[in-house]
Amino acid sequence: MTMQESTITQFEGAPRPPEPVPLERADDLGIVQVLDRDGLPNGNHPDPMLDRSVVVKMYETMVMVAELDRIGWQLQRSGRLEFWIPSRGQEAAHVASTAALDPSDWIFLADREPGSFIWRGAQLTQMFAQFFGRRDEPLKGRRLPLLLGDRRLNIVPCTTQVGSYLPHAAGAAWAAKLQGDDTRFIVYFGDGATSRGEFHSALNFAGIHRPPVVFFCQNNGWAVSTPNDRQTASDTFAEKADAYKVRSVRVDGNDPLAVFAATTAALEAMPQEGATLIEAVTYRLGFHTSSDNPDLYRSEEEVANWKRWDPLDRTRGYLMHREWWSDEQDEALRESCVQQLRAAISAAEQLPKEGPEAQFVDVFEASNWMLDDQQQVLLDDLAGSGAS
Ligand SMILES: Cc1ncc(C[n+]2csc(CCOP(=O)(O)OP(=O)(O)O)c2C)c(N)n1
Repeated sequence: MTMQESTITQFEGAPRPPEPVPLERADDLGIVQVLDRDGLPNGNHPDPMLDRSVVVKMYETMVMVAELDRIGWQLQRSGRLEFWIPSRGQEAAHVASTAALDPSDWIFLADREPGSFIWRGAQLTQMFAQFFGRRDEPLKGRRLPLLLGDRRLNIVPCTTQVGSYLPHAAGAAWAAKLQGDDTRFIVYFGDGATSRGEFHSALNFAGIHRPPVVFFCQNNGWAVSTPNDRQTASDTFAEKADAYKVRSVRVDGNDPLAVFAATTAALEAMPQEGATLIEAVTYRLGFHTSSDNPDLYRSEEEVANWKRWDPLDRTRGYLMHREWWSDEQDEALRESCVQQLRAAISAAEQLPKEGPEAQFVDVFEASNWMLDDQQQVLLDDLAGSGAS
């Protein structure tokens, strides 16, 4: 057998056997947890006793994210959207951490956090304008769907290179500290980003200068097809902070109350300790992106095991336990989300697209002769003038 044949045999149709869900052993594994699997507050951390309005708003946002993800996926599969980055399963991690911030705090997004945008009050039409590449959105429709950003909401879009923006967030936080301004920062990234040099540079910097930033690692078990044990030999991602003398915590990322409590504690510790690395243990229930096929690397059983820890079900369980929610309200919420999403899709699909010349605009503060020349060549080419 040749090397190529053996490699193909090794991977073809042979997803990895499932690992146990770490949330089942939260106490032993040092994972902060408030809610059990059913959403009852039986975990190792006390219920933060948030107001009903906060928990309901978090749940409503999480349901909107799940419906957005379901419909976005269908739009991509039916050819109306070019690309999709699923967030199903990771709703609690990003929504609850964003909910713990003040609106004046700045967010550096990765790409599975549409709920941060929604929590901050973004209009759904604007979000779909971004997904459809229309020009009437802050980034003028020039980025991949879900690489969201909006200066008006204090949200910085991610650079597509995994982890490359972590030093930007640390630097922005340091700048705020130097200016004596009390703005705080959070930066989202995945487990895969911890293998990048920029993660280590940012944490090293944070250990020395103590900038007010939360490094929020959504450990969803996989970086595309690379599982945790091929990503690192460390037992946890949180412990990497120890080497840099940065505060850290491991939290159940499918438990909004635990995530809210861990993020609040990180924000409260900022004046003395600066940064915190939060490792939110969660799971991506969907595909990595619309270009992925997870059946090649993970089993249905693994997904089913994690589905039992679905953050939506647990949050609803908690709301029901507090007698704050009913089946009727749940049904009405889902219907309302779908209606709002449909209206936003219809409105966004009517919006104009930017022309091909737009890719040369905003590269620098002002244009220059090289960009102008390139733009002209492209336009001549498209006009069929024969210019090359
Ligand atoms: C520097 C760099 N390498 C590779 C890629 C291709 N890529 C896009 S997402 C991704 C995996 C990222 O995994 P993780 O950080 O765990 O985040 P997740 O996608 O699981 O949310 C990779 C390898 C990239 N965008 N940038």
